[in-house]
Amino acid sequence: MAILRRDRGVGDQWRFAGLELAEPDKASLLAWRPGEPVIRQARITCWNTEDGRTYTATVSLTGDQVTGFEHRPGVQPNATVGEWLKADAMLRRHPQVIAALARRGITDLDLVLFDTWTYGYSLIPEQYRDRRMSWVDVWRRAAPGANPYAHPINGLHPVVDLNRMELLDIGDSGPVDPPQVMGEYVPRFIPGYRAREDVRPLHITQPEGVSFQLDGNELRWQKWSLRIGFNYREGLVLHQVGYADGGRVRPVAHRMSLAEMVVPYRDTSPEHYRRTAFDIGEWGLGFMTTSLELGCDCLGEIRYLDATLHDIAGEPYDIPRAICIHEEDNGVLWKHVDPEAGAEVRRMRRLVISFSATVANYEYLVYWRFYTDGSIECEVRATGIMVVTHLAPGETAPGTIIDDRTYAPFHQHFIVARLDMDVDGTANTVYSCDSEALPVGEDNPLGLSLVQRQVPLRTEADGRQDYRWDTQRTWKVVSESTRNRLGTPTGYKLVPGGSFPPMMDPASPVFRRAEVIGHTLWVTPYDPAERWPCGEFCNQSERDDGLGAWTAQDRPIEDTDIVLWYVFGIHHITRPEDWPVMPADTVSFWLKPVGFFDRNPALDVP
Ligand SMILES: [Cu+2]
Repeated sequence: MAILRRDRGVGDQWRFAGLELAEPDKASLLAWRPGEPVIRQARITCWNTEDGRTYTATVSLTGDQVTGFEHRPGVQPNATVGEWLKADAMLRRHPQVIAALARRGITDLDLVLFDTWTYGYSLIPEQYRDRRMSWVDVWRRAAPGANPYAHPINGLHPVVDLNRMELLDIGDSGPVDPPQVMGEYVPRFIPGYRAREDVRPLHITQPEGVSFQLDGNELRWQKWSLRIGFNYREGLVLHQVGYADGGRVRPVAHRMSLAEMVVPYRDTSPEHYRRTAFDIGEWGLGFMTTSLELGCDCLGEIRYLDATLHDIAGEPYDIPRAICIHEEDNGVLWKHVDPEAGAEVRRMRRLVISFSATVANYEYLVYWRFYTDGSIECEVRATGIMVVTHLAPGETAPGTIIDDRTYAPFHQHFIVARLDMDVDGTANTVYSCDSEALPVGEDNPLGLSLVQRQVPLRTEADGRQDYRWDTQRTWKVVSESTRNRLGTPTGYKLVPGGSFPPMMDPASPVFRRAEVIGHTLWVTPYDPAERWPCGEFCNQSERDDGLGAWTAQDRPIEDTDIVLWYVFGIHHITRPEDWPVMPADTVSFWLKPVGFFDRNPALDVP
């Protein structure tokens, strides 16, 4: 930041939307050995609030110079917490806002929360489309510390120019008479609250300490090894995931992260038609990461890593305990009881690396789990508080009624995992694997025959894959050049979970901004520039230039360095039980070895 200020005249009217490590290219990273010098570069997204021009820059920290500085016309950088706070401060002092609230009988502004949202280009009023825009939800707490999301102030959605910090439109369509609701989850605000009394302590102890080693950001556990990274946009990133086998570390994945999350609210009412969040591309899971608490978020012997991020002025700050690392018991790993040998049982243990993001009303809890049988699981839990809206007396709800005259709109959380797989090296091929029942015939008189069809995905057009329940489709990533003892290529399979179709007309403006949701899996050849499935700049986008555009090139993806983009998440048909705070909704997918090992790799688990 200081280098940009010095060399490029980046002044006080500039804001920093993103600042991260510019990761070295894959070839030089794979060639690097501990102890060798490292060139440190930062990648920066910033903009000038005076002319609204966006720039991306690279700065060499070791070379003390700007190595790239590019104007990016027609795009808006991601939203920032700094602007969210400034918009809140501006609105709560604005006479028009104060008057609109007074008309609704609200005079204590300290109880009001202004929640700034971004939106898509085509939904922004035409005269404002070249500005940095936001629209705002207004909420009211019943008392200091009570849940603001319990009380929407419907019919009031100010529209704000974030560069000028100017109220453009009060967005007041008139009050909705508020119903009586019980939307509190903090015990002191719940009427007649009494905690359950039959819960005894449950302790998890590891008297001899943990079985993993953390050396800087390098983590080793049993036979697994990996490096842990973190940035403002993806949050947690796992690098160089490998498994020690036969005296060497066999690569499994080069880099894994969550690269996008698209949350369209499926509700065209005035309260919700603009409500599509890109929680990663617009807000940043890293920026939204919150500190974890021992005994609450994680039980047992925990190691935490802090994260360092930056504010809109480019100044660094820390998130203490941003990442949690610990081991968990997970029941039985394998078991057999033999009348002569007796019972042989092994416990399954997993190493969990997790972080937790709070995006305004919602939380996303992300768990990457490594197992003793070579499996990897990525689990996401969604919890927090649903957006709700009041209904006028007699009005019907386009979502689920969850309290008196209050409904929660249906919505979807599409999460895109970016999986840069390197199974036994960089040259990999993906196969779609479908089970097919053969018809009854001479060779199949009982109709029992089931075959597995494995089709190599040769180009990006093949790589656009959809989940198939009728064939129990999975995808196998194999190394064509490495064979196991049985003579078959070594591989890992992606076992889908939490996948669902977009159920959206491709003509929808939301779909045009997030073509990625149109398929369960996309496969692309590795290109370091291709990081963001809905494009680098989703904020105020009209059409994304991400996966849909890249894969239109139909590049070869066979026996080469490939990246998998897996789309999963939560199709959230809201429930009364999700109110006032949602029990975690849990989805996951797995990466499981398939012929990667010659047999069960966990025979040696003590
Ligand atoms: Cu939801």
